[in-house]
Amino acid sequence: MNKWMFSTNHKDIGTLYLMLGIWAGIIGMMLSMMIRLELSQPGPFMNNDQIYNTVVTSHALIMIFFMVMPIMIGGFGNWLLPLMIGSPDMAFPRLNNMSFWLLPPSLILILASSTVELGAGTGWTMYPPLSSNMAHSSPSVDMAIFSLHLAGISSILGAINFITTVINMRPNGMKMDQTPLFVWSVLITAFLLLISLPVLAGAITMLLTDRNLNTSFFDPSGGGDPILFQHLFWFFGHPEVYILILPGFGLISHIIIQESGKNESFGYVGMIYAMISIGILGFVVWAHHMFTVGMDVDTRAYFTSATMIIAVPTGIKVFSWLATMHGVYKNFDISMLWSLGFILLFTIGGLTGIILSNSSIDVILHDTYYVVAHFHYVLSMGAVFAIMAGFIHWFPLITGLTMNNKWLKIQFSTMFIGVNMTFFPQHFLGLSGMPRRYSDYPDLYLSWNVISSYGSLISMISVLIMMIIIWESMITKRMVIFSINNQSSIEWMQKLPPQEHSYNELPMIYK
Ligand code: HAS
Ligand code: CU
Repeated sequence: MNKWMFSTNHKDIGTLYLMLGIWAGIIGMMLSMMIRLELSQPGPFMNNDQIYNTVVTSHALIMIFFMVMPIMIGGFGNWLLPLMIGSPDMAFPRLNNMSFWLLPPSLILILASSTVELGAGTGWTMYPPLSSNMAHSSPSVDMAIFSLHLAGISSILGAINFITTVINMRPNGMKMDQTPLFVWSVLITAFLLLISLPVLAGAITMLLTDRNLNTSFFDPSGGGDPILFQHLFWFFGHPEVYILILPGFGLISHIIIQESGKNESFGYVGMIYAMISIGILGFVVWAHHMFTVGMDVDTRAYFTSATMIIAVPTGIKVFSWLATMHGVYKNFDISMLWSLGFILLFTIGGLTGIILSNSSIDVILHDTYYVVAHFHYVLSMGAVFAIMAGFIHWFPLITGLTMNNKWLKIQFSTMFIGVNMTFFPQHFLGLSGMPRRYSDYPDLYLSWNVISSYGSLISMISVLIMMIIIWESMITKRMVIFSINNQSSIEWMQKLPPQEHSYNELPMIYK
């Protein structure tokens, strides 16, 4: 009990993050199944549009803040970053514990918010006036805001910890241009978090006072402006989407380098500059989410061009991954299959992003399923494929066990078919005008929606297969043998159980 509650050990805390993320992922998946069930045929199923909107909102918030971020940054970041720079732990181990333990109360608040009256059906973007007290009079939106406050504090503290660790705890000989790509990706992600989250915190605090203390930041009748909220939200929201993918870029780089038998990435320095450029550019493109608010044509032209420029560093990354794989003929490991899937499907999602960045096209496609298809290609098939690749790749390191390769291959194929069947048809739905965040549709949209819902069922089955694979590996206890400093992994793990590698052993300066 104390081991987990009061742990200051990066591996234990990483494991806690992974478990919270997996647990939240299951909740998020159940919510997504409710969405696909409602949309599997025209006409009502839940028979309540507010509840439908609450399900959509919770699905998005849980997947973003409680699944992808905890797994990628909290889980893999904590587990791998100190190991990759050879430091005994994170710079601030007790702060690390606090970052994690802010998340369970935050998750409880977001779940509880949907039990208060009919929940927060605002969408994860929480635009006023829908989120203000006229349209959402119950405390559910306030609870969602508090939840985001907690999750935000957790991430800001985590970001400070990662930045300090990377800057101060590298060994003397390791210059920044020799630091592994995953470490770089987490460092850049941490800066994005540090700069963007306070803006979100400000925006939702203003929303909170608008709701409860009679301010009118976003209320025109008191001299405010709802568009201000959109600017503040997307100044956070766009960097947030790169926060969700950058650590995945880092994971994919390492897996491709190792599985291709190379010592380093093709274009290592270029990869670093590409990630830095994506990070910086991510802060100056936010209004591509707001093309329909009625902005002037020059502003539209600027945000369209700035957004398109991001394809350049992202292209550098894609082609460098491909070049790193050059000349590899050996059998692929399963984590490499996920990485290849990542490159293919993330690129498809990226290309539809470029299409959406054209403001004149976006005015037509905004708030349609085309956008939903775009962001699920970069998230459900970008971020999630990177997580699956990383999980399978580092499962032996984390647990000391191996999984069944044949079943993993079946699971990959099922998931690949499932997600594509779910989300590819949504491009067609969007192009023919089906709006997002609606619980019903005319018969015209029936066929693609049915296919999409069956696809989601296939994806869910593949997640169940994954659970069985993990369970099977844990009950059969097939220990993995690899060697670290000429010791087998078993010896290594017996000598260094996580709890012995703890805060107490740290030099005084880090306590
Ligand atoms: Fe996005 C909406 C544009 C990347 C996530 N995005 C979203 C939303 C989410 C999201 C969650 O401009 C919905 C938010 C909401 O709830 O409303 N996105 C882009 C662009 C990129 C991009 C240009 N998005 C991401 C990533 C995400 C993510 C990464 C998360 C992981 N996105 C948009 C726009 C909207 C949007 C509009 C608003 C839509 C609306 O109306 O609401 C880029 O970073 C993608 C770069 C990647 C590539 C692929 C690899 C590059 C290669 C180089 C060659 C390609 C070239 C392009 C030269 C481009 C291989 C040529 C062009 C051709 C078409 C062939
Ligand atoms: Cu964006």
